[in-house]
Amino acid sequence: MKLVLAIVQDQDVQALMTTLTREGFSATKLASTGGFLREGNSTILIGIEEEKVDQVLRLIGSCCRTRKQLVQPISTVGGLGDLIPPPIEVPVGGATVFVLNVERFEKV
Ligand code: 2BA
Repeated sequence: MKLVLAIVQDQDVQALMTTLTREGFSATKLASTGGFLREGNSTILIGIEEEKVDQVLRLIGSCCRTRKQLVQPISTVGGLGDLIPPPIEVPVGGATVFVLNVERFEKV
């Protein structure tokens, strides 16, 4: 058995949960926060048999878009009159996916 752990943007999570459920997969959504942007995202846990991993990856890919987000770089100078650096654009998504081996799965 495998555990697929997918970090997705909040804008994509509803479509992904609907798609996974429609296709018969059990999934759990956790609220999470990205370390770089410090903004909310969602982490989806999906426990599945190994032969279903590729199908689940395709479903995730079909629901999660790449978007660009503006980030204000931290200025290293602080005096009055110093120029504030312009925002930079970072790409975010589609999804960051980890596939883990599951040693044991129980429902007790
Ligand atoms: P964040 O950490 O908020 O990162 C958002 C986006 O900022 C990243 O998009 C990436 O394009 C950029 N970024 C991240 N760290 C950077 C850095 N040190 N310098 C420059 N740009 C940087 P994604 O790669 O699509 O990642 C989206 C979210 O997935 C991340 O949000 C984080 O929550 C998670 N993530 C990505 N890679 C991860 C990893 N190796 N381990 C754990 N979580 C990860």
